[in-house]
Amino acid sequence: MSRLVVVSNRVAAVSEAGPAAGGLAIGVLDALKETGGVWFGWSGECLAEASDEPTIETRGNVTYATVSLAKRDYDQYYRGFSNATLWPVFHYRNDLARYDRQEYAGYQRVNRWLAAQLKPLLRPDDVIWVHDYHLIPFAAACRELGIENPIGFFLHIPFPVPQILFTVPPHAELIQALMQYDLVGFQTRVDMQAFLDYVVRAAGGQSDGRSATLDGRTCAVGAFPIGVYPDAIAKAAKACAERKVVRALRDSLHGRALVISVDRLDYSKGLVERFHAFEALLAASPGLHGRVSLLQIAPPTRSDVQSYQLIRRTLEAESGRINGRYAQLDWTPIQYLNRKYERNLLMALLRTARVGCVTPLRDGMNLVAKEYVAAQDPTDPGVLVLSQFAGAAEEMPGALVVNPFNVMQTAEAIERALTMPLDERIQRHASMMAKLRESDLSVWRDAFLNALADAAHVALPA
Ligand code: GDG
Repeated sequence: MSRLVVVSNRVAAVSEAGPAAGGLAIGVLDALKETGGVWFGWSGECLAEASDEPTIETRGNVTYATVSLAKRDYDQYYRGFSNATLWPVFHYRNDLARYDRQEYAGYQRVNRWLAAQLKPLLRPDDVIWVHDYHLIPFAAACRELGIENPIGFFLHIPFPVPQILFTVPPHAELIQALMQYDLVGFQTRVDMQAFLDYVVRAAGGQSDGRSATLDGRTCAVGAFPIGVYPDAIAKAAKACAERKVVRALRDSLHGRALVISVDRLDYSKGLVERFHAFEALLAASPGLHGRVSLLQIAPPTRSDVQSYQLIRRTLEAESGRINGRYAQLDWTPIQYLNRKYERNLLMALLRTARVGCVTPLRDGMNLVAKEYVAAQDPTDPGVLVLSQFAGAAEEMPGALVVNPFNVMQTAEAIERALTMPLDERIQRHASMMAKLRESDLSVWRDAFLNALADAAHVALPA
């Protein structure tokens, strides 16, 4: 029987209460706990010199193998090419992207180094599952080292259409690198199609819709929308709803409706446009003054990347300006919190809000949209306002879907959500819960690993 080896940029620090946050961490850990295996990646530590060999720690049936990065590697591979080139371009923000040859060289060098660090840990029957844009060249680096194991890749973020990808100078090399995987998985069919469009139209390859062939090499492709465990979220949200802080929040509302948004502080998440939509709502509906608040939770990330410092300053200024314009002695329209909350508490906060406003400008999936729905009280559920540019929009039939660039439309959707009758809310919520259960996190994991086993003609990790 084969063993599962997961490779991701970060290996999440796992406490007794589970991984710190995020779908990747929860999904990966869940996959590993079921089958046992290895999780390999960066520890999050940055030192003067990179580590000589991985630090190994085994808990239960999972072995964590982590490496530390040298400062220069961190700057070039992580802060540079991954987060200042690939992340903005893949989110259609080439205006925010920069390209630096040295950083790209560092990105490739670190991928090769990571593959060499992993090699001694591998067994011949291991199945390797690589995650996300930091590691596009990882399979090619493995092949150069003579590693012949099946290797699959899952992209958590959107894949851009060719005209956008062309703006990254080494775009052709990135595609060639992806072709070295046995399976390349995307969040949605739209992302998968963008990849195939590049292979077929821009690079002269072929595709039958399930695989891509380029320069004599074929890889399988597929769409595997990541899910959540809706019933576990519902349970946690309900259990935490009576905690002191959650009650304090409810009491502070004095019957006011709450609109909630939770995002990493990132320019792809549409926070500025959302603040403007909320402002437009207040401008258009004076009757709502004092009767509705927006709670924006936005823990800072990547704060050493310049564009993240800029968006943070913009949001501070905009929330201050809007509050200055509309606040009353006993009412602050926007509560803007740059802080991270414990996961179960967060789920209870989502349950408290009448409206979940999830309006990214571009997002691979967006798990908060799914978590918001799962956290609701099914007898009195809130309404999800969701961007058409989140991967989740393909799967959330009961959401009010908006174009986040259309500020007035978003404002109107929030108003409609605030006034939606109970029976319509129940019906929309039920349809989304059914969908969430049908395609939960284990469905994502199994579908990907089955497709990888098929593509590489091996037995599944078990
Ligand atoms: C990438 C893709 C794709 C947020 N604030 C706190 C907190 N969170 C949790 C949320 C959610 C996760 O972090 C964020 O996941 P998202 O999917 O919303 O977004 P990204 O971080 O950009 O994730 C995305 C995802 O990968 C998975 O494939 O859906 O499109 O961009 O789970 O709840 N968790 C805690 N405290 C916080 O303050 N504990």
